[in-house]
Amino acid sequence: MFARLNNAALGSLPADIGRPAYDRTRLRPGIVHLGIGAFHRAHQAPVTDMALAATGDLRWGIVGVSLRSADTHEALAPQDGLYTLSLRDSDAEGTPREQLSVVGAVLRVLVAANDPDAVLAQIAHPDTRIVSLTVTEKGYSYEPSSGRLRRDDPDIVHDLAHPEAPRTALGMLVYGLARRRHAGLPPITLMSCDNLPSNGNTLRGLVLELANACDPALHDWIAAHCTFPNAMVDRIVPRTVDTDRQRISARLHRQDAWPVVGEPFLEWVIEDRFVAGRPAWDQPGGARFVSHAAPFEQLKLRMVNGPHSALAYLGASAGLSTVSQVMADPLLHDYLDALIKEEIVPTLPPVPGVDLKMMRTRLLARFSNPALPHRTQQIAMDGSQKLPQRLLGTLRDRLRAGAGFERLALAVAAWMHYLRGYDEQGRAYPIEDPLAGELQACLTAAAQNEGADLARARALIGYEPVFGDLAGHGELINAVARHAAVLRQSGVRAAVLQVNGGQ
Ligand code: CS2
Repeated sequence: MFARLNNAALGSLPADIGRPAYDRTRLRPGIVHLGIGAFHRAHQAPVTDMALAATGDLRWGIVGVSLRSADTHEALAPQDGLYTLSLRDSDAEGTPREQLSVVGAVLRVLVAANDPDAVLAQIAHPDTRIVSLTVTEKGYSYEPSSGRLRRDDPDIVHDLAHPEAPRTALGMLVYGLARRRHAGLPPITLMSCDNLPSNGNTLRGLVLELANACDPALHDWIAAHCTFPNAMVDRIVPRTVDTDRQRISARLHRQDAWPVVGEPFLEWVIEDRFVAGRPAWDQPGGARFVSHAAPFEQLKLRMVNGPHSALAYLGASAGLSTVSQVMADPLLHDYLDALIKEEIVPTLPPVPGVDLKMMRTRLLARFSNPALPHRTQQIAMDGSQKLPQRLLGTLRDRLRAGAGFERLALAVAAWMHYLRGYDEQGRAYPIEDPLAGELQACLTAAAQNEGADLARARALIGYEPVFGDLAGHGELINAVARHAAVLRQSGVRAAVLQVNGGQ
């Protein structure tokens, strides 16, 4: 058993392990990050580390916040906030390579469920200038199809009644900002890094709606002074597993209780609207600042996340556990390639500096990375929150243009098929989705009817919180029912073969 990774260990790590190139004892907190999971620790935190090292401006340390679980706090507190970032891919022969660096930007981790006041106090601290978020789609307490606040969400109802102890990310932001305003402190920047369309604008709308319900004067102050840049982040970061912990600790000769593992590829595009300053994130290999991030976000959600979800539902239903296993099947590989080329790319306006053909080739290689076991079940979770921006916007554009949409319809059918809760080998799995109960209730009720596939497709596509104005679309229902029948009777490969054959 190795001694724990901590500040004292930094000097004696093996030479090939990267480490903070600045004086950590002088690092001050300037950023509060809500949702300190693997995603944040594999992009914003290491890029902040690069900025700290490059400029020596040490006002941008990160105070991480976990909304519910104390796991990250418990892992990182004995490590002085340090953890390892592992970037993994394979060489030309397929042998895995791994580059390790210890990240120092995170100072400490708060657990909102245990001490909400500490989080509010940190947001209202005079040194805080940015609050950033990666709380996943469902962390925004909104209706996926419209982006509107769910005023009936029990946690939002709770937060409106308990300004001193909010539970939601939005509640933390609104009541933290209320404290700042009350104390006469300057405004700050609120930066969403989640996979939502126009994530900054979406966050702004939700924060303002909740603020207005509490205090219209607070709404006006936030609207007039705080900024909400839109941002696109792209890096594949699977959940850490115990074999990662063991392998990485052995290379460090120190125990790291929670390293994060991702791909070497990183793209981070942000609008440069920071009302109280920002770290120099625009380091080589770091972020790119633009005046409008929305086109990059749309491109990423449709080109990267859309196919990711499609392969997750097909793969998980077929009993394939990782993304690279799905990609190793030529049939599924060809389906994804054609889905992107034929049905997604034609809906995308040109984005300066982006070559879509190159992006598609690189994306298929990223998904095929065998050194990064990314579980299809992890991507499959929270489908109700993901489908609208990943697949349904594209589908809507195709339908409007009178263009083909068979592969997109198969992806929706695969989601419906996945919601049965067991794969082709009959192995059951849990459906993790905040709307799982409602979705399954409507599908189960429909399954009692004659012509079960059509009834189920009609029930699912009639569900407005996900399908919005596509709800009840006849052509879509028929196509999804057709694919669902093949999925149910003959399986994933037969359904994909049929769609590929029609190219
Ligand atoms: C994935 C994303 O889990 C998921 O739903 O599609 O996390 C994906 O890996 C990232 O957005 C890639 O940038």
